[in-house]
Amino acid sequence: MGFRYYYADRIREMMPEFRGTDEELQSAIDDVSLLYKSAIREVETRLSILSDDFDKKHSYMPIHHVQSRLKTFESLMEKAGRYGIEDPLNNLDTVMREILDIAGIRVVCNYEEDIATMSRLLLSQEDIEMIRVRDYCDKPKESGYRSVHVVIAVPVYLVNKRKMVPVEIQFRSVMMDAWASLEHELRYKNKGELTPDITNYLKTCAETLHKVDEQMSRVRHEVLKNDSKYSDY
Ligand code: 0O2
Repeated sequence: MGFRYYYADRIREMMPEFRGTDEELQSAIDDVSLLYKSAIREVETRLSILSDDFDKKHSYMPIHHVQSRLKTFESLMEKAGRYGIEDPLNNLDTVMREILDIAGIRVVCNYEEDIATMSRLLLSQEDIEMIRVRDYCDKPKESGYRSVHVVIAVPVYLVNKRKMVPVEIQFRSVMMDAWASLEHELRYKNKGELTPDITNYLKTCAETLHKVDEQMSRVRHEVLKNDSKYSDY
């Protein structure tokens, strides 16, 4: 893995107030990067093992695909500023305590009900700590956005210490993900601004896709209702 993903000189240009040398700054940035990249790998491995075992037991893989991202250092500093963390570069411990989506994983499941199955399986692992759940399926956002955001802390074993590292996991169905990706793209293309008409239209699209999600689940249940591997989970 290449950790020269963040560059001390670029960060320093943005925030000249860092008190240490360039090497110290790069080293601090590399420490953050190593920790959170390792946490992402840890969670991805656990999800992949769960998916394989689920397939073995039920002949079905609930996960359609998984994506992950590490927040860029620039974006982390910008968010820290929005959170009111003063002098974030010299207070990385506070940044890491307050900002919970430095490591982000998106788990795209086939059906809406798979979200509960996968989140339950992951959260039941005894060395995982649950930090926060935001259920935007139960209560969609004003935009129409649906997803379940779970922040967990996972253990990462380094050479001489164990650190519990927070990871934000967004669980979505394929339909929810399709909507969120397209809406994000449209909003981004339009510099974050969409007219109220377009916003309303997109919200209607989200509701339509939600109905399709429910219908597909019903079809699935109908097709599989006599399959013993399906009915026992
Ligand atoms: P990225 O790169 O996707 O992460 P927090 O400050 O974290 O406590 P925040 O950031 O308001 O609170 O968290 P929220 O709203 O629970 O989740 C933010 C993330 O959810 C966004 O990340 C999106 O990934 C997704 N999201 C939330 N609302 C919408 C929406 O209306 N449309 C789409 N397409 N995605 C949404 P970021 O910040 O975009 O960056």
